[in-house]
Amino acid sequence: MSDESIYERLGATIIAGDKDKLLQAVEDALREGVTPSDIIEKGMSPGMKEVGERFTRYEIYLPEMMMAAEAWEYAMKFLEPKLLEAGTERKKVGRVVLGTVKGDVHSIGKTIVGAMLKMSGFEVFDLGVDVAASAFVTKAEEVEANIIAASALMSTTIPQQKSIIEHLEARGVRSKYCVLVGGGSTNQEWADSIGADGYGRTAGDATALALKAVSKG
Ligand code: B12
Repeated sequence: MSDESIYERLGATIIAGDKDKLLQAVEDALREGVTPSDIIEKGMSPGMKEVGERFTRYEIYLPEMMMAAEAWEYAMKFLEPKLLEAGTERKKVGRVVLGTVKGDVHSIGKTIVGAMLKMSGFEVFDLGVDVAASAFVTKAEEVEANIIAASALMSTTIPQQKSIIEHLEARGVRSKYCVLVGGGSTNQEWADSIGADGYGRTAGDATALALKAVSKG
């Protein structure tokens, strides 16, 4: 099977929200030698993007979007340990406090970012979803993190990323942290406008930015 058809099959099973077929496609892809991160970034993510676009065009509704998300989470339970295998042996390179901002329950992208960061040797404190701006800062101070990574997928929730920076400034600790932002509704322009240290379009970008931040010291 060509790589293109492997990725197409992964995307199609996400769109169909069929968890058993997705898991089968994942297992087959691994057997063909595709890496877990390529399965996620090149197969499953484009499928999920298409789900969002169909939702916007009213071609599907919330139940279908939820089925796609459930299929994703089902497959990730199987894929995540494989993704992490590469990172467990490494010396820890830094600490990241990660979460999806307040008012936002989208967890999929955030969880991938966390898995990829762990794979690259970071210790990740994942606060989950619907996380208050102050909670990011409190946790970062508690664990002496290097990086705060905030995910936001909705235009109504991205202001919370700005709020994290405001909380850091109010506590006089802004310069201690590299603040990374990402998620569907964000972009470089937004990151620049709120004074974030970096924007990542993908989990791969998040990892590259995080590695760059800790290498600067
Ligand atoms: C799945 C999904 C859901 C699932 C979420 C399940 C879950 N456990 O996460 C469910 C069904 C629950 C859901 C609910 C809702 N959703 Co929704 N959802 C989606 C959908 C289809 C996919 C999101 C996703 O997982 N993408 C796949 C991942 C891999 O991509 P990603 O999150 O962008 O993450 C990648 C990058 O962005 C980056 N990244 C992510 N985070 C970070 C962080 C950092 C620091 C960095 C550097 C990088 C980074 O790396 C990731 C991997 O490469 C999107 C459509 C879309 N195109 O995004 C809509 C979408 C985000 N949802 C939307 C809406 C409106 C809703 C609801 C309000 C619907 C409703 N009427 O109830 C609710 C909101 C509930 C809430 N309060 O949060 C809208 C938001 C519109 C907007 N722009 O404001 C979207 C865009 C759909 C649409 N086109 O209208 N949703």
